[in-house]
Amino acid sequence: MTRRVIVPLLALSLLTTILAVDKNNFKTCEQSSFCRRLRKYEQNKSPYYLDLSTLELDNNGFSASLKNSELEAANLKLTLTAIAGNIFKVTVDEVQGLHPRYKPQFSLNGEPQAAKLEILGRSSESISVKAGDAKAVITAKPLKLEFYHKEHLVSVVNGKGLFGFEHYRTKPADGEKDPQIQDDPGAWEENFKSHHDSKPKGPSAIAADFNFPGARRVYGLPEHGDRLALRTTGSGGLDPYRLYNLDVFEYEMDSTMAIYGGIPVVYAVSPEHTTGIFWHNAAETWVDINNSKDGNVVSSLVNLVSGSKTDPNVDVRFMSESGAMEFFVLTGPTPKDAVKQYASLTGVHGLPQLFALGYHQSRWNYNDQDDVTTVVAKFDQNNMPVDVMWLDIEYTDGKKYFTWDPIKFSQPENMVNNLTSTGRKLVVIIDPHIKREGGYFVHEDALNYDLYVKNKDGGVYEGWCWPGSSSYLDFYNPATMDYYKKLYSLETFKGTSHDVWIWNDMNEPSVFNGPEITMPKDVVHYGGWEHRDIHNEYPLSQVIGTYRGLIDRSPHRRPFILTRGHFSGTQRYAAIWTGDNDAKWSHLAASFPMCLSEALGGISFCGADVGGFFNNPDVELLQRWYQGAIWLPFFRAHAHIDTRRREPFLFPEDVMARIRNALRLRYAHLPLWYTLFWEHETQGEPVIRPLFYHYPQDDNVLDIDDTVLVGHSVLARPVTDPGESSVKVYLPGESKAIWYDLEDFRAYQGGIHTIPVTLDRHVVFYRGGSIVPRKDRPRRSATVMRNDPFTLYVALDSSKSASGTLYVDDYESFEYKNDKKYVYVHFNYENNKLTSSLIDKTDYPTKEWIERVVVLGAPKGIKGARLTSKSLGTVELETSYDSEFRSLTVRKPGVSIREPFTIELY
Ligand code: NBV
Repeated sequence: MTRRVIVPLLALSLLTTILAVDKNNFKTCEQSSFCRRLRKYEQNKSPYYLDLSTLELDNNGFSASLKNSELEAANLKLTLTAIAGNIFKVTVDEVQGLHPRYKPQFSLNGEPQAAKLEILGRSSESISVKAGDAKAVITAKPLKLEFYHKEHLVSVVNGKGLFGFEHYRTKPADGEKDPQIQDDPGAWEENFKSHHDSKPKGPSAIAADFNFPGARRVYGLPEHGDRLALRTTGSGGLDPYRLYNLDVFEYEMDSTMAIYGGIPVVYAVSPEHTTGIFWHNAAETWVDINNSKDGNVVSSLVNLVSGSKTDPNVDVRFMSESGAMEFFVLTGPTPKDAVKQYASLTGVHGLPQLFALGYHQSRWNYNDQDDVTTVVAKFDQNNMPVDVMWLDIEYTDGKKYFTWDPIKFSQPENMVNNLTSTGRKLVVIIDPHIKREGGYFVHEDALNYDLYVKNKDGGVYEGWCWPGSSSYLDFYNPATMDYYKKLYSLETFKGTSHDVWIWNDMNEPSVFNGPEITMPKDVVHYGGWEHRDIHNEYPLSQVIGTYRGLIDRSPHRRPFILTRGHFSGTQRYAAIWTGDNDAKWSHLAASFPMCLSEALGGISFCGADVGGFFNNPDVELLQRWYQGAIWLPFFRAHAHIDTRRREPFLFPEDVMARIRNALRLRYAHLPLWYTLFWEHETQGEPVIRPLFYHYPQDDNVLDIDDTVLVGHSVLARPVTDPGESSVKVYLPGESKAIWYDLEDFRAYQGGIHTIPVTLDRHVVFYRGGSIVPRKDRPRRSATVMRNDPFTLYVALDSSKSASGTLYVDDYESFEYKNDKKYVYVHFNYENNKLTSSLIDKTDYPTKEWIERVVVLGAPKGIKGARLTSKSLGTVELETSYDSEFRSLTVRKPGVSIREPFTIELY
């Protein structure tokens, strides 16, 4: 039992102000037997070789037996497959091993599409192959895999000789030495604190090293409370980045410790090239990084003396505890290509309903149904928009999910109706642990139908969580999935409606009395897989069940799910947030690199608890938090049960005004967010992007992670320090680039700028060359903005042109997908003329129209504007030049966005 279960809330509030993460609860690499073992490998001594005499070829790839010159018993096979889109897949598995090895079953968006492989050359020493622009040269002895994009070498695997594969084996008799495992005491059973891991199958770890020649930085591996560019591990005692979904109480910053999510993808970036590696494994994984620029002192000294200069490069070494080895080489060549290649494998987030991009108001907990209704009314009274109210675990009857507290939430239908009558929605929490209480229908059904995770002896596994003694649904069992999804039906989950959506928390899974606050590795899932094999994928298995349940319940609405634990592929089902952060400036600052990293890992729909979960933010921090968080895709305020109430309407008018402005700025940009999510779904590009995504050639941007690009048109540099009177912002694109300050539309050239800030000030720019669609009429919620007209902000570049897109549909159903009911418009501005055209041949009877065009950087002396469209003919429009805001406004074009038009300025 942990302190969280036993301490009364009052004591907890004291604890939360003084405690930091208890590192003793979590393993270091040295305490994790396989990590310790694999890290002892010596470089350049790889015993592995490919026996090319066993080569078997087909149209898409080849396989050959992989041998270990020091270990005859190892019987491995390496397979290389060409995948569409300049990707290679490499798999290493055992041939007739003692036990099957796990490959994640939920992460990929279907079987990757194989591509045709061409053999370029072949001998007993090597084989070279090509598919599209991707090329691979495999040297047999010692094993070395070189990957090229066209003629550019992008990655070398086992170049350092740190590949390793512990095949399943029988336990050596006492006194007998295992040449591979040596005398590691944790190989066959392992203890951590009071926990024992029985390791019934023995050691089974795998590892491979990847070198990226020329790379300046490497990014990826969310989720860590760390900066965006991955740091060199090992030196200065920095542990490898750990990927092992964990519920870390009060996680800390600048840390490679594992937290709730684990996405094993990296991108190595050089000015010429970006390469990704997707290490497709769901077991506990540690990743060592070496940025050669940080180098080791010896080699830089040698360079100095010899006058030679090593090119920058990066080494990444993945080490996993079990599972088959499978990795995908994403050969780029740009960051955009590599990220899209990853999306082609693991999928994208389907377009959310519009409300989900609005503001979400949460706390642990709203006291009762009246509290929920009152909070929304106060938002309305204070003219602040909100779309969604959230209920945490206290709404349930004694932490029994799918039930309501009979006193505090006695009439959920009424509460939900109150909310939805003003266009709002409700989200309620559902955790994966089930209270072991006689009479609780979910528990009884799970026992009767055998739906729980089992302990190693075959009995039902029992752990401790919010409800006390709990068991955990095993979503690997198809019968569990089938049962689980029905729990979300309106008949079973009484009091809910088509406007109630779901929050899956604690699904790492969190087990208060388990090793490292999670499930023991030797518990068993359906199919005989140990929890060890599937751990990082477990939260994904739950959200798939939830998603299926919501689709069955409300087949015509796009589900909204928030999950805390996550893995590759989670984006197809759910949004994520960064968990239990703290009301500290450092946590506000970290929310940007953390979500940027998730976006590179395929999960664009990311946000952080606004205000910080633990503790009470001061008013300055809270305001800055709102001002920054509006530039992250998922925008929700949330707080610990022990914190003071902090809904925005509780503050003095000046504070409210700042928060109101931030909320309105968010809502004004909903058309942009929505269009970006559509483009994410259809084109695989992330919704938010770090600067290097668009400017990889610019060395200055590589370490910038306090700046967020929303698509390619908005650049936000949130203020993340107290008492600031100015902030520095780097505007990429060199001197020819123009960036317009949203505050006064002043134009800045690319470069570094110091911007004076007051508490009211947002540091946000539009890129010259982009057209940003907005809805500027202040409203109470996104839902009621559906039919509002647009204002187009046309931000001209140095050649006085700009372009942009706008996507609209019914904002909630699947008709956009099933019946092509949408309108997707391209805007282009050049030679003083704005032209709109429909990108796809589709239609949707939208009532939305254009009420205003604001041209930033417009030439002076424009006298008027003329609109031409089929239904309106040619119409003269009113224009005015605002010298304070350096912009030209064209009033009331009044044209529907369904219809192509031109507006000529003269
Ligand atoms: O359900 C209570 C909390 C929730 O408010 C929070 O957002 C989750 O991340 N939950 C964790 C349980 C533990 C909080 C210490």
